[in-house]
Amino acid sequence: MSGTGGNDLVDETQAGFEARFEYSPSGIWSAPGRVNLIGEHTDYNEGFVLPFAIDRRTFGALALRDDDVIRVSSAAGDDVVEVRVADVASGLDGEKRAALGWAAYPLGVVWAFGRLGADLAGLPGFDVHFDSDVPIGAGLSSSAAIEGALAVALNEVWRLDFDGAQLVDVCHRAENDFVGAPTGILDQSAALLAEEGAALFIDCRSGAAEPVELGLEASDLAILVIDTKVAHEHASGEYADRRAACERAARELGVRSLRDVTLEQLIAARETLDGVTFRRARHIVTENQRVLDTVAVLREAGATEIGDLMFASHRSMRDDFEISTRELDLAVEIALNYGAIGARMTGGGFGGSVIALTPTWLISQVQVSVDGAFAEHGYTAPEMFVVWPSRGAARER
Ligand code: GAF
Repeated sequence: MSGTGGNDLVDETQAGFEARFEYSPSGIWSAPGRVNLIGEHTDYNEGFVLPFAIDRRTFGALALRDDDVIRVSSAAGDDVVEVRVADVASGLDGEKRAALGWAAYPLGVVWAFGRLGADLAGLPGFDVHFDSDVPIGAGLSSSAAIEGALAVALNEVWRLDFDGAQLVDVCHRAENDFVGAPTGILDQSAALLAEEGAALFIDCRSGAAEPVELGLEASDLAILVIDTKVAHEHASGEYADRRAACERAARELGVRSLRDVTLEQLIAARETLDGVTFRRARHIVTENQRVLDTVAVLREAGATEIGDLMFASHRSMRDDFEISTRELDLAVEIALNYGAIGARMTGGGFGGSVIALTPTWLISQVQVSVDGAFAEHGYTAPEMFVVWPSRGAARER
């Protein structure tokens, strides 16, 4: 199954809004999910990442209201969350915020607009209905897709005039400070700034982002996503634990972040770190270099040559950062054995998906082989689909 999205989902989102609210939206906006080609957990270390937006999107149909009420609805459930702009602006107390569930993502965007300079007091409320074909819990950043779609919608209808980098900031603040997931800027940058056909090379210290052409079609290559169906959750302790280990390493090495450490310096300081902290830091330091190498190889030789870097990245996540799972490792191993030229887990880890860079004529061979191996091991059947590099958040209609 390839990206379904497209016009059908735009129509469905519109119909969903009309069924829920009994009038028509003034517009429909969307933002994509993403895969990260390479550069994992480097974003909150002020390092480098190379994601691309996928052709699976979250759509938000929206209309402003005459009062200050916000109603948030989703095709994934029947509940409509209702709050006032002023209450969201004030941050809501802990209990009320916790009760929002998934609606904390879009409402966090409203809150973050206020925190970053928008004067929410005089602004009207709105009704919004979301629909999506970004799988949830697959490590493909469904949450940033919701945030991105609403951020571009509100930026337009509230006439806020934030630029792309500011919108990344809004969505990032929503996720970190309102939802409480201590993530970096990778997902929000991809959802908002990505360009069709290209990956986005982001320097997470400066926020500078530039497209790097992937040329997949011209090389008869495709990226196969293998969703292991092992759900992951960023707010969970493991992600925060890895972040804390990186911060500890930076502190003990006397630098602002691990971005400022070379492999030679890290090895020279080995005695000052405990074994686990050393390995966590080694993943970040080597992963940053792999992102730079991947960008250079893509520019000089093309995507056919990045396979070894992808696998080196997976090994580092498996052995040093310890964020892989047996299902992810199996998917990587089988994909490589049966035709992929590169494969690695993508996203935060502890479940989610593998990406396999594969010649198009070998895609079904990889799929059949992975399916067979998962069945043999008694693992849940994975879901597999090809993704293409797509554009960031935009108005659809
Ligand atoms: C998740 C986070 F949201 C990102 O910020 C990033 O840290 C990623 O995990 C790992 O690279 O997607």
